[in-house]
Amino acid sequence: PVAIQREDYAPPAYWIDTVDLCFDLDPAKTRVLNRMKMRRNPEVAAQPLRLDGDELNLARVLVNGQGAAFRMEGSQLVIDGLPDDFELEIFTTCCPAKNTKLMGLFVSQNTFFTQCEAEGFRRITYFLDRPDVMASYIVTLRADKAAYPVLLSNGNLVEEGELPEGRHFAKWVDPFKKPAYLFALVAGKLVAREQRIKARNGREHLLQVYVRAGDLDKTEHAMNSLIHSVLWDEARFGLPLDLDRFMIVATSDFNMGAMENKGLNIFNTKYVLASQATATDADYANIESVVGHEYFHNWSGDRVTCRDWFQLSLKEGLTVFRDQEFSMDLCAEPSARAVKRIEDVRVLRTAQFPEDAGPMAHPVRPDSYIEISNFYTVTIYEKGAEVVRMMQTLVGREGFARGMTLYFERHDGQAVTCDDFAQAIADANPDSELARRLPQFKRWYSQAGTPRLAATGHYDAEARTYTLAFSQSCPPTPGQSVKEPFVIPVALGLLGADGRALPLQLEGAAQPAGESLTLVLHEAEQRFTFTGVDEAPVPSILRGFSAPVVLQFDYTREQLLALLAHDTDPFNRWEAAQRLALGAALAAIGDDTRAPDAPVLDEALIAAMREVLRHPTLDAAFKELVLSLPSEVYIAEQLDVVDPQRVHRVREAMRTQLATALFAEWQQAYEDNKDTGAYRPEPVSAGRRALAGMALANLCIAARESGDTVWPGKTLQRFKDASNMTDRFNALTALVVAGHPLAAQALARFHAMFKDEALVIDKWFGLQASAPDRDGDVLPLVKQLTRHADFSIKNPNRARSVIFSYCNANPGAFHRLDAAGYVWWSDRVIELDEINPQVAARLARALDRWSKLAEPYRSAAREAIARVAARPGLSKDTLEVVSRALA
Ligand code: B3K
Ligand code: ZN
Repeated sequence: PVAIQREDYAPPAYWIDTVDLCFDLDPAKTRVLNRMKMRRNPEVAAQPLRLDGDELNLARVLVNGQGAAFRMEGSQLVIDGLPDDFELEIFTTCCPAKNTKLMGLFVSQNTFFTQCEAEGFRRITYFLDRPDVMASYIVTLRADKAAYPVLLSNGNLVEEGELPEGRHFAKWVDPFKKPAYLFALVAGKLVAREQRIKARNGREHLLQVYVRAGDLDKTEHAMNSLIHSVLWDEARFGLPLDLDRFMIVATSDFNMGAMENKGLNIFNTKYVLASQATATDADYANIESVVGHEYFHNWSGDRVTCRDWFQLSLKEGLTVFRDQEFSMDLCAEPSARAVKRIEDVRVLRTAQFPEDAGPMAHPVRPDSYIEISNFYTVTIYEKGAEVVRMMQTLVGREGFARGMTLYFERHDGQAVTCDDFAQAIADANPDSELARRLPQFKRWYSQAGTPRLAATGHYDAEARTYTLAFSQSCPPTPGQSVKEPFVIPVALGLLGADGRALPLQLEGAAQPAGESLTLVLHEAEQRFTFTGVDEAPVPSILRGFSAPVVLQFDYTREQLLALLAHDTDPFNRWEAAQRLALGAALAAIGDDTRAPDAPVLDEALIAAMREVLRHPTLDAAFKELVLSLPSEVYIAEQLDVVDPQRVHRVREAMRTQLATALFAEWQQAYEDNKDTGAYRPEPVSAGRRALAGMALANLCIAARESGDTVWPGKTLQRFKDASNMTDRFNALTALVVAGHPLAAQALARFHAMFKDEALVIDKWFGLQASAPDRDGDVLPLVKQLTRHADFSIKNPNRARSVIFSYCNANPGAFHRLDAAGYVWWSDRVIELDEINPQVAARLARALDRWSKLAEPYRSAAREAIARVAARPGLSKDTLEVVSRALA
């Protein structure tokens, strides 16, 4: 397979002005008639027309109504000698029923769906399948009326009617030009929740959420989330809904979360369906943010799209930033905003930082790829969002909104680049630090790797000054050995011994800065002196995680305890606890003389945790985050050589220690938070349910140690009596995680209760596959689960719930001394690759970090990857991932 280079971008040789598509839908053989009005691009040297296609049966090609000479070059259809303007008609067929890749046109539960991003449209018809070719679409769908009563496509329904032999048709016109990746159709037996809304500007819209008949009662939350999204984008960014009709359709077979097709978003059921009986608080929150995300793409992605796929973060980073802000703005309490920020940073640090340090590391705007599907990554999405967030920090919230307005004014209807976005934000804020340092700031787009920001503090009692010295560096990444300094906004404050905020007077600044200020670093080394500092301060650096960097500061334990007790910045308050726990874990992991059951956490840290848990005013959600130990993955990232079993043992020991040492506080926390009244999926009561769940888990672990049977019994009762899925699943999880004998009957009961709820059965599988390992018992269980009647590797949600939960989310069980986890992984990658390369390539990344494993894991992991790589006929998706891993 060949790598595509960003530098090789060239504009298309032809434009497609209109596309008239007619589908005769049939699962075994769908006929597609594609009539396009095309013209040569006068700015490009004359050349043959090359149309992309994939797994199509070509029946006919007509140019201006006449049979035309064409040839096939690989999968491309090539036509020479075309006039400047012409009509091209292409007739093809395809087989949706056999489409297990779930790209292009496929069938799920007797319903037709499409997925075209990034390069799926070429599986429907021959086309210029690239995002800078934007066309107007008219789509006619024809199908059997009884089997497919609902026929949907992008835009507005302009005509529908009956056809002979029990068939019917619907004709849709999309009022906006769009790239092919935003095309969609749906046909099947569906019902819709409908809501008419009037936007601020007075325009009326019809909102619809389509699902299978039995699921209609689970669509209220998705609809509410959609309404909130429409109102928010108008209020925050002045971006109105531009369509009369906006549709969401749910499918249970989907490679990803959801897709922002213009006016016809297609969603994984996981991000649409929710009832208090079947969905957890986390599910509700995810639905809100994914509905928001896809809706916000209507502007950031659809109205203004990407010139080429290297610019993917232009729409994805920006839209993640927008959905994060949306979720935060919906929080009634400021503390809930902070909790959301901490959760987002946790995702970044546990998933993106490892990616940035591994074989798949790539810049936010990559330079090359073999298969673009492999680049829908946490770097493009989450790091991309952090880059946008830094821009907002540098120009201010209002300045950023001005920049957005300018961006959409300049580029509406265009396919543009990351540079265009940054330029618009800077141009709208000419006096900002962003505008002053734009070329350097854009290194965040071009340089991969997570910068290290080392800081030291020096207090001069005599001069009453405090000096912070910063030095930045960035480790090498594949293809980039040397990095230039980044522009890094560093929000900070200083705390006195009693925890009070100290006034900030930066040397050379005219005004004192209040309690917090943002320094903008841009050189490899820089120092800043604060004057009038009456005591040695505790610095609170990188408040709110103001840049996606690793901050290295030699905090003393006393300083961290002070930050944990007093920092007014909730992020750094949480971060202090994480640093304390991480420090304890690393010390224990590095101690070769440590007895297996020796304590890991010292008294002072336990006392601090106790303080937090008992705190009269702190939010339950915040307490839950502070009491959550750093994950095994995050701990492993801090080590040069990782013995996964050692990491696992130490973390389990910490968990047991916290459970037993804080037994009384856990009981209290449970009692205080177990009743949250009538179920409402909002952050404050969700935080209380989360803390009650954490308390139960700890009480069950403590019970395991002491032999107590009371708490496991209460937990089982809670599991049985729960009135919502969050409480029920937390109780089930507590029993499973503690390895209590009662877990078996609870699991059996859970399965029986929810056997017809696919999304709940996914939870049932996932919980077992991610359970803590005891003497290697998880792998045999996982193998058994894949033989369960409810298991199907072809359904991506189900495959993820078993295989990914085990390989990606259960390091203690996956990394086995006998390498059996790796062997099983390689078998599953190979098996999946023949069914669905995108899902296989995701799974293939489970061993990305193999090279930092200790022996014998390292060699065994390498061997397993090599085994996959050696497989003949591997998809380019999987081949790219494993080749990079071995490079
Ligand atoms: N844009 C889609 C992702 C498509 C993934 C293609 N492999 C969903 C989203 O980011 O909103
Ligand atoms: Zn997106």
